[in-house]
Formats: sequence, C-alpha cells, structure tokens
Amino acid sequence: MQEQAGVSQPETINQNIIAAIKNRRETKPTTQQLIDRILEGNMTALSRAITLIESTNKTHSLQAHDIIKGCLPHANKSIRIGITGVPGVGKSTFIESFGTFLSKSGKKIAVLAIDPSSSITKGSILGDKTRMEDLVKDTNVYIRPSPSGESLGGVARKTRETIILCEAAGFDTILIETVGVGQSETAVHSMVDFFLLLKLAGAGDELQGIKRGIIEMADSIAINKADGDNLKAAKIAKVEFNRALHLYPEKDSAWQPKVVLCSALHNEGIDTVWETINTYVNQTQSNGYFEKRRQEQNKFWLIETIKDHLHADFFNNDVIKKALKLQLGLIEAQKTTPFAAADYLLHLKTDL
Ligand SMILES: Nc1nc2c(ncn2[C@@H]2O[C@H](COP(=O)(O)OP(=O)(O)OP(=O)(O)O)[C@@H](O)[C@H]2O)c(=O)[nH]1
Ligand SMILES: [Mg+2]
Repeated sequence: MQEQAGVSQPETINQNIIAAIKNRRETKPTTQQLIDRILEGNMTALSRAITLIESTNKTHSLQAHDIIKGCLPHANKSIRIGITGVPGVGKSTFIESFGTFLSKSGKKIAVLAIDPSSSITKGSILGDKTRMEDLVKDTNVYIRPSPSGESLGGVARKTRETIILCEAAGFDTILIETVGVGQSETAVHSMVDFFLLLKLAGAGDELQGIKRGIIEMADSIAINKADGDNLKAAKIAKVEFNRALHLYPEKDSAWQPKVVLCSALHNEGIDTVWETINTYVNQTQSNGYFEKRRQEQNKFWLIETIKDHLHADFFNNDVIKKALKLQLGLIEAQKTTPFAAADYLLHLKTDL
C-alpha cells in the first residue's frame, strides 16, 4: 500500500469568492432586503417572511411587523376569495381546477388555508399537495399550508397578514380554503371579498347550512360533482338552493347570490364560477360595497388584534397564571364567585 499525495487546491479558485458565497449563505437577509425581494416577487423571501409571521418568537414578530408595514402600501390589489364546504365536497380538487384555469388566464394565485385541525395535521393543504399536482408545479401559483396556532383567532390573524405579503409579492388572486366545520368560515368570511360555498346535491346538509348561517354568508353556491349519475340531482339542488336563497333579505351588497353547477374533477363550470366572481366584483366596485366591506373588515381586525394581544398578555403572565390557578381552586371550593375572581384577577393585572 502506498500513500498518494493529496490533491491540492487548484489556484484558479478564488478564496474571496468562496468566502463571499459562504457569507451570503450564512447571513440572514435584513428586514429591508426581505421587503425588497418580496416586492420583486421572490417566493423564497415571501416564504421566509410568512414563517416570521407564524413564529411565536418575539424578535421574529417584531421583524414580521416591520415587513408587513413595508409591504402594506403595495397590498390590497387583489381579489380575495374564500372557499368553504364540508370535508369531501371537493375543495382541494376545485382549487386545483380553478387555480389552473386562473393561471392559464394570466393570473397569479396564492392559495392559503385556515384549517382548525391544522395544529395536529399541519394543514390539509400540505397533505393535499398530491391532489394539487399541477398547481404545485405552476410557477404562477404559491401554496402555503395553514399556520398552526393555539387559537383560531391567532391563526386567522396570521393568515390575514399573509394575504398582505402575498399581494405585495404580486399575487392578484388569493384563494383561502377552509373546512366547513365550526367557526373558521366566519373567520374566512371576515377577510375575503367573495365567499364561495361548495355543496353537494342531496347530501342532506342543506338545512344545517341554513341554520348555521353559512348560506347567508355565501356570495355564490357551487354545487360540485355535477357529473355522471349525479348531474340530475345537482340540477334539482340548484333549483332548491335558488329558491332558498330568495327567502333571505337583500344583502348590503345588493348582490343576489348565484347558484352554479360545477365538476371540479372534470373541469366543468369552473369558468362560470369565475364569471360570477367577476360580475360580483364589477357590481360591488361600482356601487361602493367592495371598498366598504374591506374597510369594515379592517375595523373588525383592529378590534380582533387588540383582543388577541390583551388575551395573550393576560394569560401568558406568570403572576396571573399562578393567581388564576388559586382562584379556580377557590371557585371549586365555592369560596368565591366567577365574577369576584375575575374582578380580583383583572385588578391584579392592572396593578402589576
Ligand atoms: N365525481 C366527482 N368527484 C369529485 C369532484 N370533485 C372532487 N371529487 C372527489 O371527491 C373526493 C374528495 O375531494 P377533495 O377535493 O379532497 O375534497 P375536500 O373538500 O378538499 O376534502 P377535505 O380536504 O377532506 O375537506 C376525491 O376523491 C375527489 O376526487 C367532482 O367534481 N366530481
Ligand atoms: Mg381538501
């Protein structure tokens, strides 16, 4: 065995360049660099900034705050569309078809989600990426799974901030998916211009929807899976929903919600949904409702954000945590009332 001489570093490699590359890899972009890159439409910078929004780290939150501020003047220029429906109705399949259709017509689309179960599953969209095969590869499309968070309010706020960054990055159509269970529709409704409800024919959930007020929030109902053997039932459902919708009082937008048929799987009726949204946007932009709704939403989010902060400030406080535990014990032992305990704790916090 003979030892070979090692290969020496060729002199053509400039050590300065190596150092510069290493340096560039290691240094994190500054806030201003991130803002600049987002405005150029750089998706890596966008993702990085969204991660800062989602972080619970205080330094990250502060940086995120500055990025949002820098992006805000460039936001607002999109159509925000909420898409909801019960599990299995075809939301992901619809977003795949709809997103592809929009991308082909020159739109830049961001797909976000508010998923109440996301803290466990890390967001349905992520698991769904296989179902959104074409969309994931499309360079006009940015897909971001739902942030996980301890409260729906927190998750919703992060999604709203994410919308601003996506708009600043040049995305002109924002799709926000949510599962049609619980309060998440209300959260999505409060951040979109147009709310689309996907339904199935004959699924027997029509009345539930009416009861929960989801139908009332909808600007359009798309009856999905209107294909094959299901087409006939879908057509009947369309008539029924139209009849039901006419029973509601006129909306502030003066818009009469439309019922359409579609097949996300077979790419049918997707264009009709888009036409409906366009008609809605034109109509509400000219009657002033579009702008008014966004302003109302901004006011709502101001209050929500304050509530969020106060909530976190109170419940994350160590003194309060201890005192709260004691007061809960006293309530259990029937030595105080909820109101006296609340009063005590609130005063305790003020005096801290
Ligand atoms: N026949 C038919 N099947 C469809 C259509 N759209 C979706 N599906 C099927 O319905 C099933 C559920 O579709 P998804 O897109 O995953 O539904 P989802 O609403 O995203 O479901 P969750 O993410 O669980 O809430 C899949 O097997 C789809 O292939 C359609 O238009 N026609
Ligand atoms: Mg899905």
